[in-house]
Amino acid sequence: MKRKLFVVFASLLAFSTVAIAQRSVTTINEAWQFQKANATEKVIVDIPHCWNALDCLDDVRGYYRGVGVYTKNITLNEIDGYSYYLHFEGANQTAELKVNDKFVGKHIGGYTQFTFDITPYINEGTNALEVIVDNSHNEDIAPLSADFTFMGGIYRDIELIKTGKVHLSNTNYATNGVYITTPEVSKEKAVVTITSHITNGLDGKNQYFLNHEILDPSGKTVKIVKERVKVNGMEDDLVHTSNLVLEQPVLWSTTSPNLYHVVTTIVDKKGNVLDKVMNRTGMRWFRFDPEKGFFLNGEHLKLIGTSRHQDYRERGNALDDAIHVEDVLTLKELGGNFLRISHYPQDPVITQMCDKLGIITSVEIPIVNAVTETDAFQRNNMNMLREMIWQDYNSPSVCIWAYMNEVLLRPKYNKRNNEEAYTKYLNLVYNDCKEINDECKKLDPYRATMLPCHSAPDLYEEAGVTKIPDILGWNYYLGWYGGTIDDFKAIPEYLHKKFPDKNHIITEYGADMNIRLHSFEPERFDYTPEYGMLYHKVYLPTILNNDLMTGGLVWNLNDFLSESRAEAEPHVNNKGMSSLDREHKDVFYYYKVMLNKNPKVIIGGKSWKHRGGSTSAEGICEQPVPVFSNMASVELTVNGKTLGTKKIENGSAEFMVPFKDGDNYLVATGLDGAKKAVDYEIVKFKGYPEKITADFDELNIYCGTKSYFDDRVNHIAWIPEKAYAEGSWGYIGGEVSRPRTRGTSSPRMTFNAIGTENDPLYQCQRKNLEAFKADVPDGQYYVYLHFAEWNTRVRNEALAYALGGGVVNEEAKERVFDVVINGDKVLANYDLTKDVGAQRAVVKKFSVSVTGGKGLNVQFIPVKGETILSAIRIYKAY
Ligand code: GCB
Ligand code: CA
Repeated sequence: MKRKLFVVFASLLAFSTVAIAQRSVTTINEAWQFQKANATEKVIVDIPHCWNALDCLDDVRGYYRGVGVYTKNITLNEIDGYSYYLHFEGANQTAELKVNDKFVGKHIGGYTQFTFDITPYINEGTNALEVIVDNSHNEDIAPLSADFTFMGGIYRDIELIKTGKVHLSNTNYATNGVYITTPEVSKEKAVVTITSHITNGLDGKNQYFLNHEILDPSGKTVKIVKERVKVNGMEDDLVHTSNLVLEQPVLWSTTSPNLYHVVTTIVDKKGNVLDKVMNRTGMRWFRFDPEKGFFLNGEHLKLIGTSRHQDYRERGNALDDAIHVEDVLTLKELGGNFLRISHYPQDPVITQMCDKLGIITSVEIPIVNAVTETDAFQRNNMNMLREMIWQDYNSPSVCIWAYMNEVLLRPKYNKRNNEEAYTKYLNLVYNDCKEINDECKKLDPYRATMLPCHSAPDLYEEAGVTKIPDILGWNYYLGWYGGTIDDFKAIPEYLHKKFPDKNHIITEYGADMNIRLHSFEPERFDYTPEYGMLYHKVYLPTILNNDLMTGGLVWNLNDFLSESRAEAEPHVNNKGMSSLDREHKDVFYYYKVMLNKNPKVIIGGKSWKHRGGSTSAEGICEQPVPVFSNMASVELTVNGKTLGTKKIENGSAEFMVPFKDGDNYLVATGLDGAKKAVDYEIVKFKGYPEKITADFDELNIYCGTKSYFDDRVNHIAWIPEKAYAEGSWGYIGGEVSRPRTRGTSSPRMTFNAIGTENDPLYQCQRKNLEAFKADVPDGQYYVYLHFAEWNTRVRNEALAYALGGGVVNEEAKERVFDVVINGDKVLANYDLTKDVGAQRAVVKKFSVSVTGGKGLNVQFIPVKGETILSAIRIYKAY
C-alpha cells in the first residue's frame, strides 16, 4: 500500500511540471488613487494605507471618521479559463467593492480578512477597481467605543488571486479553503482532520483527485492522501473531509515550534495539477486545569507575555509586514510565551510568526465595553467570529478564542434609576455571550474560550457570563487607576476562591510610562517608567509564583494610539513596554532577565537620551541606575572605577552612579558561579553645576515636579527644580501645583498642551512663586519661560479608563501677573488665557544683559490669582 502511494505521488510530481492554470497570488498595493469624501482632490497612495496616520496625533480633537474611496485600474490579459479574486487582509471598517462600476460586494468589520470573486465583472484588458471604505461610527458594528483609535483605510495588503476554473475555495471566509485540525495528539500518534472546500467553475459534472501531501518539520513527506472527489457543474463549495493518522509526530511547543506543511492539490484525470495550496499545522495538545494552570503536551507552562495593538507612530494602522514580524520577535526576545492578539484579529503574519516562534496565542473579536441592542449588531459579531476562527484555524499557536473585552465597563443603563432596562441589558449581554461561546465550541471544539473582564467580578457574575467561557480573563490596574500595587498580591487567591472551576488569566495589567519622563521618587500618575517598574516588580512575581494564576499579560507590548487620551503623550496610551516607535523602556529589560534562562545582565536607563543633573563642586552628580540580571550578583564600574558588587534581587540591583558632565562609561558584569555576562553603556550626561561658576553655559529647569524630562524635540536634559541658594539657582516661594483627582491629587495635570510635542513640560507647574534666581556671571543671556494655563471651561471627554484616578477639571480662574527680570518689567498684566487661550504651550523668550555681578532675578508678581511657571531655560549667548 505504501509503495503504491509513493508511485502515485511520483507521477503527480512529474505532471506538476506541465501543470495548467496554477494559482498565482500578487499584491496590488501600489499607486491607488485616494479621495476622502470631503476632499476635492485625489492623492496617490500605496497600500497599506491609513488615512488617520497623522490626524490621530494632532492637536485637533477627533480624527477623520467617514468615507474614503480608493480607485485603480488593473490590466488582465487572460480571462478565459480563469477565475479572479480580490483578497483584502483588512480595511476599517466597512469596504464596498465595485469593478467596472458594478457592485461586487460589501464587507463589514475592520479587522478580519475578506475576498471577493470578481470573475463575473471583469473583461480582457483594463478593469477599473473602486473600493469605498468607511470608518464612521456605526452602532451595528463592534467596536463601539474603546481605548484605541478606530483608524480608517485599507491598512493591510490587497492581493489579486488568479486560479483555474477548478480550485480550492477562495471565498470560504477568505481562506485558501483548507482547514486542518488535530483532534487527538500524543507522543505516539496524531489524528489529523483536513477539510477542503472546492470550487468548480466549469459546466458539467467531473471527477478529480484531491491530494494532501504532509511534510514533517524536516521537510520529509510523511503521508500522502489521495481522494477521489466528484463535483457538479458550477459547484460553488464542495466540502470534503480527509482523516489521517501520523505516527510518532514531531511535537510543536514553545521551545521547539515544529511545523508540518500540508500541500493540497487538485489533479484531473490526466494528472494535470489544477490548483495547489500550502498550509501549516502543528502537532500539540493542551489542557487548562483550574487548580494547576495550563499544560502543553503534558507539561506545565505558565502563560506569560503581553497583549498587542497593531499601530505605529505616524503610520496609524498601516504597517508593512516587517514591523508586525519584529513585534513578535520582540516578544520572543523578552522571553514571552503568550501573545494576546487584542482587541481584534490582526495581520495574518502575526499568527504565522507565533506559529514559527512558538508563542501561544489568543485571538478575539472586537466587542469592547458595550453591546448594541440590535440584532444586526450580534449578526455582525457572529460573522466576525466565524471569519476569525476560520482564518486562524490552522494555526497551532492559537489555543484560545476570546470575545467581549470588558463588555460591562459601560452598561447603557443604571441599575438604580432603570432596573428593568439594566436587567434586560445584562440578559442581552448574557445571550450574546452564550451564542458566541456556543458557536466557538461548535466550529472548533478543540480550543478553549476566554472572556476578558474588567476588575469587577461581581458584576460579571451578576450577568451570569462568568459561567460561559472556559477561561476568565481579568484586567487589573491596582496601583494605577485605583488601590495600591500591593493589593494585587491577593488577587489570584481571591479569583480562584470566587470561581474555583475556572482558569484565570490576568489578561491586562500595566501602568502608563512615558519614555521621556524619569523620577527617583516615583509616584502614581507621574507617568515615569520608574513608577511602572515598581508596579511590574510586584505583578510579575505574583503571577509567576502562584499556580492558581494560569498566566499574565502585560498591557501592552507597545504604546498605542488612543484618541481620547490626553496624558503625558496626548492621544497615546503609554502602558507599552516599548514606545509607539518601538524603543524599549526599562521594564522591558526587567522582563527580559526575569523570563530568560540564559545568563543576562542589562544596564537600565538605555532609553534616557538626554540625561542630566545638578553637579557638586567636584563636578559629580550621583544618580541611581538599575542593572537587570538573572544572575547571582553584578559588579558595576563607571569610568573604570568599580562601584562594588551587589546581589541581584527580583531581577535587579541598584547602584548610585557618580556621573560627570560628558560621556560616562558604564560596564556591568553579571556573575553566577563560573558564569559571566557583560553589558556596557555610554551615558551622555549634562551636568548643571549647583555652584555656578564663571564658565556657566546653560540651565534647564523643570518646575513644580521631581521629574526629569528627556526633551527629544530640542535635545535638552530638563532637571527638576530646587529652592534657591546663594551662588546657585532655584525658585523662591510658591508651591507645587497638584491637580485634584477623585480622592487624592496628581503630580501632574493631564491635558493636551496645544502647540507642542513636549506636553509633559507644561503638565507640571510651580504656583505662587515669587522669583526664579540664578547667580550667573555677567554677560548676555536668553531667558525662556514656559507655561500653560491648565484650566479650561471645555472639559476633556471623560476617560472611561480613568477609574478613580482621573484629574478633575477645575473651573478656569482668572490669572494675571507681571514678570520682572533684573528690574525690567518684561510682561505686564500677563493673562495667558487672553493671550493665547487655555491649554496652549507658551514660551516667552527674553534677551537679558547681566551686569555688575547681580546675576539673574526673574520675578513673578501677581495681579490677579496665582503666578505660575512650568519650566525655565537660561542660556548664555556671550
Ligand atoms: C483596559 C482595556 C484596554 C485599555 C486599558 C487601559 O482595561 O481593556 O483596552 O487600553 O484598560 O490602559 O486603560
Ligand atoms: Ca500637544
